[in-house]
Amino acid sequence: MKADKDVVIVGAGFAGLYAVHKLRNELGLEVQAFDAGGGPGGTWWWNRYPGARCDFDSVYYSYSFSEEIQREWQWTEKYAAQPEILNYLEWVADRLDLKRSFQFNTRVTSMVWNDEGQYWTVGTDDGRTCTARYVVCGTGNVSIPKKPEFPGIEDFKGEVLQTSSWPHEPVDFSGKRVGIIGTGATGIQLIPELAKHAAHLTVFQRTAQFASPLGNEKLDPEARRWLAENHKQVRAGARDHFLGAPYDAPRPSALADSPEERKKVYDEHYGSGGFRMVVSTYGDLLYNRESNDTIADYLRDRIRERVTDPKIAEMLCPTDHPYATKRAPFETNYYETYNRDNVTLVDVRSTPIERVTEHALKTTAAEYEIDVLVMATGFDVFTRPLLEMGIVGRDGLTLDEKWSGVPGTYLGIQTAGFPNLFTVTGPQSAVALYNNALAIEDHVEWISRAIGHLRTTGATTIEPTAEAESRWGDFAEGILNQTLIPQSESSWYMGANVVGKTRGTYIFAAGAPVYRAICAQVAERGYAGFAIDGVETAVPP
Ligand code: NA7
Repeated sequence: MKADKDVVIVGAGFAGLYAVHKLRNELGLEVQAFDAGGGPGGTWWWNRYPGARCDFDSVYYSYSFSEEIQREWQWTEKYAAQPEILNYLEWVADRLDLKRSFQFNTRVTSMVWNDEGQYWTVGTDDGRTCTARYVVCGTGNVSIPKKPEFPGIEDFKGEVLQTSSWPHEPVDFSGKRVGIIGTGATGIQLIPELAKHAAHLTVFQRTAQFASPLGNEKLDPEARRWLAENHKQVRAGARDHFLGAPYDAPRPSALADSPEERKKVYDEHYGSGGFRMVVSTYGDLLYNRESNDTIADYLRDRIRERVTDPKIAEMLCPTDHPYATKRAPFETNYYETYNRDNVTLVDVRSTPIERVTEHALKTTAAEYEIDVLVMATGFDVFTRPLLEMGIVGRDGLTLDEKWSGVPGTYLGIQTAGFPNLFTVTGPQSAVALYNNALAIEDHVEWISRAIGHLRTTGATTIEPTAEAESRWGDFAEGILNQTLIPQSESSWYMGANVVGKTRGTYIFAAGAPVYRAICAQVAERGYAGFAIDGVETAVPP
């Protein structure tokens, strides 16, 4: 039987859009794409909360594959806000005529491999199915919110808002008592905005975070034009940088400098913009606890300077994890927000949330009356977006069964037992510590090349060998253990933010340039570590 389509693509974010372009416009495949949202945008379609913006410079967090797209699009801010990124993705989708391949407002609910026919049957929530030889999942890593963990939430008579499915119409907070749970990257963007409009804002904080200034600025027309016209020069080196932006190289070790020199380095980078604080200061911050302590002390001092009430300042000073082992957030007026009369900070680590009642949130110490409860409690990252789709591979093996512990993947792109199923920026790929826009391009290009290889050689299936997968997992774990990241109790980098989820290696922490070189080598060696039509190519020693 001939499948309905050559390929099903899931997702209309950066990944899905580029996959449609690559596979349909360039490889000439018949494509059917789906997205649960009402249009292109992926994460930027859903996360519409006030203050939502990318904390990675927009000139780097955007597609690099097309000269024309880079020349024609001009960003109005250094770090674009959600509406502008959404407009950009809409514009790209129109420019490349991608929308006609998508069925929007449609969630994929099942995906079953037919081994005899060697195709996938993809079921959607409109009750229909589509068969395809290949499936490409552009479902993102930070796209499925954690389930609420608060008893009684269904009894709450006020409004509950989830940051990752924020209403499309503006929400009026005036005169309202608002409570927010969560002080990660999302909460830290949203809290200053809520405080401006709510009658009173109560922030329920479990873990204080090391936030540093985003350093956003408007780009004037001359700067915008210059950046677009000189995009090649602007982007030079971005791809080969550990983080995917041509930020300055760090000094080698925080311990090699005197305290005065260190302070100078940190002062220069505090406020210089986003991740520069992490990657352009000292090269050993993520590897050496003593070095890390120097930046942690520096950031705690800045918090104490910016927050007037010393007791509140201490509550906002992180003490339980090394800097950047939980994803570093970036802020604009976050700490000053706690100097406002209409903001209360509640520590729900020492006095945990007990339950939600009809009109309040109750901790073990007190009850806080609220009209609106905002959930900024994070995501079930890396695996959940894939697990949600009910994927069943060869011999009836479900992805749920296979990934009941830490996920096994090869290069984060495929998993054994699930032929022709490709994951863009999947678990154990180099994405969490890298510019996602570029990581996505790398993956889509690799996948497109692999599918092209199958078609030109007349082959039908590709999947990793169990041995290659196991070696990749060990390799990724060994690298992660060289860093301080495992020292964080609750980092989503470790899958440790979700109750019941197995802690482990969900990321490849050696950086994208190393990762990209490995992926290229694998392809050049005839897809080493993969079986093509059941024939294995050995992994090089
Ligand atoms: P994060 O970074 O996972 O933050 C979630 C926040 O919610 C964090 O402060 C959590 O505290 C808090 N949280 C989660 N569950 C609870 C419970 N049960 N009680 C109290 N507090 C809780 O998610 P974000 O959306 O901010 O950021 C995700 C990524 O999106 C971001 O890094 C960017 O890449 C884009 P905890 O730290 O677990 O104690």
